Order: sequence, then structure tokens, then C-alpha cells
Amino acid sequence: MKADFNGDGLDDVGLFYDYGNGHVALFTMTGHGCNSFDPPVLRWDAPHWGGGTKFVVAGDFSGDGTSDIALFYDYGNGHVAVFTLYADINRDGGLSGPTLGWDAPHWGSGTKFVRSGNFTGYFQDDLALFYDYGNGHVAVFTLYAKIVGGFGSLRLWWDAPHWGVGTKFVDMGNFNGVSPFADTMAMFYDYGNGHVAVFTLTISDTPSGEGPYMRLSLRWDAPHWGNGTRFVNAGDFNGDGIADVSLVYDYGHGHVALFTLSGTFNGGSFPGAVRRWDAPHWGGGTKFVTTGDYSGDRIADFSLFYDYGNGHVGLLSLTANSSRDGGFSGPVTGWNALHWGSGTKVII
Ligand SMILES: [Ca+2]
Ligand SMILES: [Ca+2]
Ligand SMILES: [Ca+2]
Ligand SMILES: [Ca+2]
Repeated sequence: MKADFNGDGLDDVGLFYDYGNGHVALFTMTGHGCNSFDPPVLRWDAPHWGGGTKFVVAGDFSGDGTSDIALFYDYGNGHVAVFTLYADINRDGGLSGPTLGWDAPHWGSGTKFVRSGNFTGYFQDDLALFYDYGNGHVAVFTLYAKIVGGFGSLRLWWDAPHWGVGTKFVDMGNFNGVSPFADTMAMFYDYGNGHVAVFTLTISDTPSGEGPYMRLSLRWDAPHWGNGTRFVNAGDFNGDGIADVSLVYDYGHGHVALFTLSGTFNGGSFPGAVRRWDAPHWGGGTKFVTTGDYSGDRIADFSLFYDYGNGHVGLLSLTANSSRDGGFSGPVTGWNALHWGSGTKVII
């Protein structure tokens, strides 16, 4: 599960809200299946937290079957830290206050993406940090969750001195379909002029048996895709046990569409982008897209956070077909709030 804060097997939705002046809060919406959600419940309110929260991710960092929340905080001058809010072990949906899980006074300011996943096969989720050194040099680090809480054992997963500056999105998933606990990274790369591509890093053993290394694979190359890709997510949208990649494309004038690239077992090329949803008059208000199983069939669905303006927001779901044909139904509105405000910064 990606964001199951009460451990009932259905994904929930978390919202990180910034009131300004350092006042932030976390809300969760408990999912009940069939795309029905409770209204947001305030789980953490921090009037003096500060403005440095750069990334908010969900994952089961404690390994107890409930999703927790990690906040990546940037103090400036290269000092960063990760705080964890653990889900209550009694599964009431609540969260602990933040505890400092990793403190790196000299990390640097180049962290471009932080995602969670299970990289070890152990029960706990870990963090992946995509770092941009500038001049096209990038690297991915993993930060492993510790059994006693917090994070430790930082490792360099992949170092690419000449990668380039075009990485626009990354997400984690099980892209080789071999081990259920081998989450790795997909990277969406924009070469400019409408040419895009998706790469994955997967764990492979060297032929000489020197142990695992990260293999880079080009999975999809689209020289004439266009410049409209707004959201890229990973999830198993057709229920075959292998992570797929979704692309939400904005054609302009309110016309959006959802495409999926279905993962393949052997690490080979994705068969190609299939248009799964086309909405010519959707509008331009989609602010966030997240995935999870909101229907209870173990197949990943979508939640779209829509901002209608003037503080009016809504959450809409696209539900993967239980027949596992890769298609979707919806969207269906799961939450509509006329006076929510405009401070939502992340949904998970
Ligand atoms: Ca749940
Ligand atoms: Ca947990
Ligand atoms: Ca799949
Ligand atoms: Ca589902």
C-alpha cells in the first residue's frame, strides 16, 4: 500500500497544507473503498514549523503495516533533514509528532526528488534521493529505514556524471517484476522539442557475481511526444504485478488525457503509450495526481486534486478496471470542498 495510514488495506489520501509564515499541517482522508473518502481530518498542526519542507512522501518506514509520512526539510546552506510522522500502532489513523530521522548538515542543496520504496526486501520502506550536482551530473542515493526508527546507512545507488539536465519526474515501482520487494526508479527525461523518454534503474547481478548493481534501461523513447506532460506516476494499473508508468498530458485549453505505459517482465521496452482517458473539457485546475488502491481490488487507481479557484478544491478518482485490462472508469468526485483554501502543497 502506498498511503494506508490506518492499515486496513485500502489506500487513504494525505494532504500537506501550508498556511504561510511557517505554519503547516497534515490532513488525511480515510478511504473506504469504492472511491469513497472521509473528509480531511487534521492529524498534525505545526504553527511554527518553518518554510523548509521540500518533499513529503508516504511509506511504511516502521514496518508495522501502516503508512507513515516522511518530511524532507531544507534549512538552507546545504543542511537538510528527514522527519518522520509514524502512524499510530493502534491503527486509528492518527500520526505521531515528527521525529528527526536523519540529519545531514553538509548534504548540499541539489536534492531534486525524494521518493519512497522498499529496496531491501525487509518490511520497511526506505527513501531514494535524486541529486543534481549541476552540469548534467546526477546521482541517486538510498537512505535505509532503521529497525529502531529513523534512517541511516546512506548509499550511492547510481552515479551519472554526464546524464544531462532533462529529468523532469521520477517515481518508484517494481519495474522488473521479479521480487515483490525490489522497488526501483523510473525517470522521465525531456530532451526538448517534444522528445521524451522513460528510463528505469533496476537491480541486476553482475555476470562475474560481484553482487548487485543498478542497471539503466531505456524503456520508452518518444521523439515526437510533445511538451505537455504534467504528471508522471508509477503504479500497477493492470494488476499483473509489474509497475507501469502513467503520464497525464495537458494539450492546453483544458484538454487533458491519461496515458499508461505497461511494464514488462523482462525489463524490455514498454509496449507504447496507450490513451486510457481523454477529457477535452477538463480544465486547467489539476494540481496533483497520486496513485493508490482506492477501490480495494489491489490494482492501482488515480486521485486527482483539482483546484477550481477561490479556495474551492476537489478530489476525483479514476478507478482501474477490476478486469485487469488496463482501462479506467470515472472520474468520480470523492470530495468537494468549497472553502478549503489554496494552501495545499502536496497530496500523497
Ligand atoms: Ca486505509
Ligand atoms: Ca508504519
Ligand atoms: Ca502492471
Ligand atoms: Ca483499485
